[in-house]
Amino acid sequence: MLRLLFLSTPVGALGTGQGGGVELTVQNVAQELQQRGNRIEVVAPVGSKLQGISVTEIPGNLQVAVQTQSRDVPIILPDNSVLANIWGYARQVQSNYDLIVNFAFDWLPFYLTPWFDCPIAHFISMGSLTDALDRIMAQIAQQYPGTIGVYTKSQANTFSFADQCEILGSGIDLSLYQFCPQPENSLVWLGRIAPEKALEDAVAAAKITGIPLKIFGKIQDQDYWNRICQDFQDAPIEYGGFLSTQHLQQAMSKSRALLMTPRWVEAFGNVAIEALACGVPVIAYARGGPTEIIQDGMTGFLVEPDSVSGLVKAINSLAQINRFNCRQQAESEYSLTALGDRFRHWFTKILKS
Ligand code: HBI
Repeated sequence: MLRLLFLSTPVGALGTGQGGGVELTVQNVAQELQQRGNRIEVVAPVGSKLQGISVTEIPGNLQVAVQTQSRDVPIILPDNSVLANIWGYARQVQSNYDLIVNFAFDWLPFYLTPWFDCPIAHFISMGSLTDALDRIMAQIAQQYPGTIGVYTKSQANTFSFADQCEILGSGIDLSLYQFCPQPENSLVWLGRIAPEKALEDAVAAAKITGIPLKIFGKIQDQDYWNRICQDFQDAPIEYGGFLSTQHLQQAMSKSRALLMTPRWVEAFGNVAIEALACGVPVIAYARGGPTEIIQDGMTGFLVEPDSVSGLVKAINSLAQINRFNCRQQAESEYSLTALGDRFRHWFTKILKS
C-alpha cells in the first residue's frame, strides 16, 4: 500500500476539459491505484472534480498553456500562481506520503524537486515544447534517473533524455464505453479546439466526402474556431460541446470513424483509445502517439501527415475495417488494469532506487 500525492496540471480545473488528455490520465490512474488499496490525494485548482476521488482544491491564478508559447519563452508564473500554491501545499504535507506524482508540464515542479524530502515522479503529458522546460527536465532526468514518465516512445524521442523515460502508455475504464457494431453515416473529431489539433483538416475532409462531422471538445481558442466556421460555411459540421465520458461515448460510438489531425507530435491521443473502445476505427496523421496505437488497416489508418486527400482516401476505405477488432485492441492493450500495473511498477522502481 502506498500513500500517493498527485499534483495536477495548473492550466484548468480537472473535469472541465481545459487540462486536455492529462485530466483523463489523472482520473484513471488515481481511480485504479485507489481501487488497489493505495491512499491517493489529488491536489488541483479550485473547481476540480474527479469520479470517486477526493480532490484538495487550491486557489490561485491558472498557468498559461505552454503550447501557446514560443520555444524561447521565459519561465512565467502569474501573480498568486495556482501552480506555486499547489507546490506550497505539497511541501507542507509531503511527510504524510511515500511519493509525490507531478502531472504539470511546467518548469517549477522540476526546479523544486531537489528541495523536497519526499521522492517525486514526473509524468510529462506532451512532447518537447520550450527550451527552458527541455533543460530543466533533462537535469532532473540525469539527477534522478527513472523518475520521468511519458505516454509513448515517439513523445520521449522529442527529448534529449528519451532513453531515461519510463513508457507508460495510457488506459481507460472500458466499462464506460459501449461497443457499437452498426454506425450511422457520420465522422467524429474529439479534442481541445486549438491550432495544434488542426481541426480544419478534418472539416475539409468532411466537406469533400459529404459525410457529416460531429465535433466534441473544449473550445480553447475561440478565434481559431470562428475562423474555421468562417472558412468552411458549407461544410457538414456540428459542434456538440465538451461532454462527460458517459455522454461522449454515446455520441461518438455511432460514428464510422474518428479523425485525428494533430499538427504537433501528439504525445498519446487518449481520444484514439476511447474511440477504439467503442468499436470506432481511427484515421490519424502518422505523427506521434497514434503511430504506436493504430494498427494500420486493422483498427484504422495512418495517413501521411497534413494530407487531407490522405484522410479522404482512408475514409473511403473504411469498409475493410472490422469494428470488433477495434474494441478487441482496446481491451487487450488499454484497460485500466494494464495501466495500473505499469504505473505501480514505475513507482516501485523509483522507491527502490
Ligand atoms: N500547459 N503550462 C502548462 N502546463 C500543463 O500542465 C499543461 C499545459 N498545456 C496542456 C496540458 N498541460 C495538457 O492539456 C496536456 O494533457 C496536453
